[in-house]
Amino acid sequence: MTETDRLIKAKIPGEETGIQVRGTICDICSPSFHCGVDAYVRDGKIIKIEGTKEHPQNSGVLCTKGLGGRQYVYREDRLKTPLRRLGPRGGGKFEAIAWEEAYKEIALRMGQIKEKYGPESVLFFSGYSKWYRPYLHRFAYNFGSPNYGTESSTCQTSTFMVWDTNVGRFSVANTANAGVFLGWAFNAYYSRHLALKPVVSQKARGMKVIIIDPRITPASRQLADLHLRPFPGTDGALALGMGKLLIDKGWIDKDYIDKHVFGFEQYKEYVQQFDIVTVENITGVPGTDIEAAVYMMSHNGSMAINESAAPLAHHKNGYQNYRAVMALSAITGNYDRLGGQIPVSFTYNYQAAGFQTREKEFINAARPSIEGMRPRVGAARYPLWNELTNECQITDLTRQINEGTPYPIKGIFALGMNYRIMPDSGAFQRALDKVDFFLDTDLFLTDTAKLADIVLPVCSSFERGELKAYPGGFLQYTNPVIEPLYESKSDVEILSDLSREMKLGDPLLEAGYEECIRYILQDLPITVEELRSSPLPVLIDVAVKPYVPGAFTERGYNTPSGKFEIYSNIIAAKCPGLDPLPTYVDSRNHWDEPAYPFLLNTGPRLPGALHSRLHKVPWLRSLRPNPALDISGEDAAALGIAQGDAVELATPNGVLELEANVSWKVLKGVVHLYHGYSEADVNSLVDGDNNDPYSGFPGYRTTRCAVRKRAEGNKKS
Ligand SMILES: Nc1nc2c(c(=O)[nH]1)N[C@H]1C(S)=C(S)[C@@H](COP(=O)(O)OP(=O)(O)OC[C@H]3O[C@@H](n4cnc5c(=O)[nH]c(N)nc54)[C@H](O)[C@@H]3O)O[C@H]1N2
Ligand SMILES: Nc1nc2c(c(=O)[nH]1)N[C@H]1C(S)=C(S)[C@@H](COP(=O)(O)OP(=O)(O)OC[C@H]3O[C@@H](n4cnc5c(=O)[nH]c(N)nc54)[C@H](O)[C@@H]3O)O[C@H]1N2
Ligand SMILES: [Mo]
Repeated sequence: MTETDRLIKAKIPGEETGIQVRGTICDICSPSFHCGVDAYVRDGKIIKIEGTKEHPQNSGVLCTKGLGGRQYVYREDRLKTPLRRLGPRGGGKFEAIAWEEAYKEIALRMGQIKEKYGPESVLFFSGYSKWYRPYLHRFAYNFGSPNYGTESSTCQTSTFMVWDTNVGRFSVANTANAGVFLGWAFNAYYSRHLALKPVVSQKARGMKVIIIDPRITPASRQLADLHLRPFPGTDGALALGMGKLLIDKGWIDKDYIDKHVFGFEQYKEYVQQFDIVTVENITGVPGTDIEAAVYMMSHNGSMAINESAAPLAHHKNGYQNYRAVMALSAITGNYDRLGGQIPVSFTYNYQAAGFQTREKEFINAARPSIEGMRPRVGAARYPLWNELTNECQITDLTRQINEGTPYPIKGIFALGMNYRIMPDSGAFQRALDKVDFFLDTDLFLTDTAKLADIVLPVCSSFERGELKAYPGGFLQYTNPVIEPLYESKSDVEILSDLSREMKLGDPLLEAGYEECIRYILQDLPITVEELRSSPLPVLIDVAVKPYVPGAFTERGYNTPSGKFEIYSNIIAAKCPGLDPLPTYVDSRNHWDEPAYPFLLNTGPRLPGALHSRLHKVPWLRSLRPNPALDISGEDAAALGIAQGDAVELATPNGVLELEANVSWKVLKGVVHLYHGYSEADVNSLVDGDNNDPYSGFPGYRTTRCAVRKRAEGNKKS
């Protein structure tokens, strides 16, 4: 072996080895993270990746999932060309076609539906990634359809809605300055390692940490001064009980309440029924622990509460439970205060970077007049959702396709759709089978793509340029580190090409991604060229407005009363039948309890999985090779189940055969299973009619179910 060979083998960059280090981002998880990645490239191929040390977001660290990035990009089953389906939907038979032919067919079929049924009859959908969303939204509007919907029908939006009704602005925990952290459903070790930093460092300075999670987790073991373990979906009762205790003890901020809280008297009256014994019975949390938590919350300075996109919201009572939790911030005077919850505004793609862009104008410039337009999917069933968001609620799509009311949905234009993320995914799959035309774009021929009429191959974040905003006032515009693999294109290039093909009359989108970015960034003191020439995020500090504690409170909040509304005037005025107070109801679905005695809580994050995206990446799959049902030792013993045994998980929707993972981290009576597996799709078991009437979010985390040892028993091979 020559010296050069040795250097190549060691992946040492330099002229001699021909290895270059090029900066990009990992976009496998939520855009709030998207860590900086150094890609080592030789002969147009990525041979190694590591975290970018100088990147302000991750300072060189990558999580397990990000470290699997190279295997993800180079999966052998990447889609190589546009495809047209042959044979029945789902059969998996396709023929390769040219891009031009695909575009022509899409334009023709979408045009036919528009002519026959109207533009609303085509629904535009986005799963992950989120980077192309403003462009898809504008594209849908240009087509004339209000039906733009995303995976956010099940993620985060419910919490945006909570803050919209509370104060009219999204708010986050200011943990870095807190004296006590209420880590409600906080699982950051597995779900967002970057959110750990302020908690760990503030804890080292003496901050108290309370974790509220049914399961024992790394956070509960390593950070918690106190760990409360409520039954899933009972958080509202716990929070209301805490509210009562705080009021009884006088540990509330009377001055703030008098001046800035609307509905405190009604709230005080309502919480009377949540005495400690009642709350203990509902939640399973010992009363003494609730008292200890309330004491800790009130005697350590300011309190920050974890904002969680999913687990609290994934229940029939999710929106109201979340409001009940955030009411604790209001009554203790912790809102708009250092170390409490603080207001933020979004910059670009839901990132609170601190400066303004023209993203909203970019989308709304194309918004069709709502005059005479038919309502968005979900509008009637979820009036609060419809009032507060500008998307359709996808959890009502199965019904609308099946019933055709108030009008039929005949076309689906999807970027990265996974039908298995929806509750009762089997019903959703069958509904998709009924539409006249279905387009999907993806990196892989997924089970959902197999249902499509045309499938288009897209590239990954390593193969495209992409604009990113980061907290702290940073903007980044990445350059591709390798050419798009095979014939793949970026999603926005596809939208741009199709705008032209379909003659949607949008010169800006037709001009391409970079021109759109130029429009969106026009008010900022930086050019697209400057951004592009920087391998790292650029700090636009002159444009950042620093947070001034109390300034928002002084101006008055963006609610009808100008106050923090524990009693929501928006709900009272616009949503008859929904409750303006954060009232509590049981979250479990109606299925018969004796036959389905367990509670199925699906989706707690695993370190090596991200929805369905990484299940086929070998390094990551090796961390949990088989879909496994987490069950408590006590329940397992009662059912005669041992570690690794084959078990059946059943609901009236169906039965899954799984491997048992007997765990002391799980509450008795509750079982957990991760989602997105083709061979064991837990959402096929979840009740599709157990949705939250406020947000439309599915009850992923509280479905009644049965568990039994498989008759043939023994280990699952
Ligand atoms: N590794 C990994 N990371 C991810 C993702 C992933 O799939 N994998 N997904 C990303 C996405 S899209 C999202 S939305 C975020 C979600 O991020 P998280 O909110 O952190 O997600 P989870 O781990 O599902 O839930 C957090 C904790 O809540 C607990 N929990 C479940 N139900 C309840 C309940 O009813 N009450 C209470 N108090 N606690 C409950 C769970 O046991 C878990 O430990 O994660 C993001 N990060
Ligand atoms: N049971 C249960 N179900 C859940 C949840 C749960 O906790 N439990 N969580 C819910 C939550 S919080 C969320 S956020 C959703 C997640 O929902 P999604 O993010 O929609 O789920 P994925 O399975 O990751 O599907 C995304 C698809 O997009 C493809 N893709 C990736 N990158 C790109 C790209 O750049 N372009 C295109 N066109 N496609 C791309 C992927 O290959 C994949 O097929 O799931 C929800 N479903
Ligand atoms: Mo999510």
